[in-house]
Amino acid sequence: MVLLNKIKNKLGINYRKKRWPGLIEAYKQYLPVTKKTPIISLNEGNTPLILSDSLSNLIGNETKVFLKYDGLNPTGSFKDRGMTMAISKAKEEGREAVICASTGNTSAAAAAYASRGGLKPYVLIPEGFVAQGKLAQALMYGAEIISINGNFDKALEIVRDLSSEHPIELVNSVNPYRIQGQKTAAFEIVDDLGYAPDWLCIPMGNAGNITAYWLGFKEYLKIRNLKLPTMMGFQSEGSAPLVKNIIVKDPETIATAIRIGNPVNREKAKKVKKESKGDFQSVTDEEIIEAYKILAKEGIFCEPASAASVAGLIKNKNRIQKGSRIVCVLTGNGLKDPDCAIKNNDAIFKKNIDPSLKNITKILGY
Ligand code: AN7
Repeated sequence: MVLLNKIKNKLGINYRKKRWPGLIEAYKQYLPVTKKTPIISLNEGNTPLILSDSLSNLIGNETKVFLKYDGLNPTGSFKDRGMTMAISKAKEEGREAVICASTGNTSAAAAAYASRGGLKPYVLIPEGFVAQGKLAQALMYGAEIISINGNFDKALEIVRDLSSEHPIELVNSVNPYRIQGQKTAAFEIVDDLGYAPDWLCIPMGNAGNITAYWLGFKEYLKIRNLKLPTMMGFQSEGSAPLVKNIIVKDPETIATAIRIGNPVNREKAKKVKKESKGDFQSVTDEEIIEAYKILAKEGIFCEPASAASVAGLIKNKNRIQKGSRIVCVLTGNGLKDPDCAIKNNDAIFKKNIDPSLKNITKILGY
């Protein structure tokens, strides 16, 4: 047996035991599905938990910082976790159409999963404030897109009214199945580490994800008798309704994914903060970009909203206890927002160069 395992290790078989079936199949005993639920999946979930040497060193004091890289989901964001559940249940309930308001990622995920399940996706987005990659996805995945002269909060107000009056399923995070699917990210972290981190740092927009993680940790840790994490939620300074406990009428931030002034999960988020003895703080756009660059220089490209979790961690450097284990959630892939990367980098990028070996050798300094 030992010998067989050694051979299997050599062949890499033990590291890739089984094809990952998607998160509903993997965690179905924790999810509201039955044998009758038609599972609409793109094999989402099972994203890597990456140890960051640069952040661990930056924080110091024997801290280990891990990144839950959920930008590696099939449509490039954590929204896939919630959407596989929401669309599967909408299909089970006989719905033919779904709708959402979105700063971009929800629309991409809704479009992909709805189309895959044979449902019609409608999406409302704020004109001019959806990153290019996300828009390209919604266009390609087959959504009918309505771009409004208004922000996300206005779009959400409209889709909530629409879905209450017509047979269209709402797939924003007010849909409880979204939260159910998203809680599996917490399960994966505990499966990977064998415990929960001391802190979970996470960006907040509508605060669906922080609600989902907390639910996931509570459910998974209770049965294992393990300690719960402290939940640290971060928003952009120009878009910080949960930090300031107000409605922000005209939210502004470079992190368009979290450009949200009136989060629907406000009360749930407050409860998470209280129960976990956590904190909500804001970070500036400059701090977000700084964190975005630090991550990329370690090979991890996330979108600006995701970097808010790391910016927040860095801000709290002096509060972190010795030997802490911290997880920062990277909610979306950097490729979602190429314009932001092209405008905010420290690269050496020389253009219009004469293509001669001599010239290029000289440029490189050899
Ligand atoms: C990359 O796509 O609200 O606190 O419409 O895309 O659960 O809202 C996106 C939110 C964090 C915030 N990171 O999550 C949408 C949308 C990224 C995001 C958030 C979003 P919530």
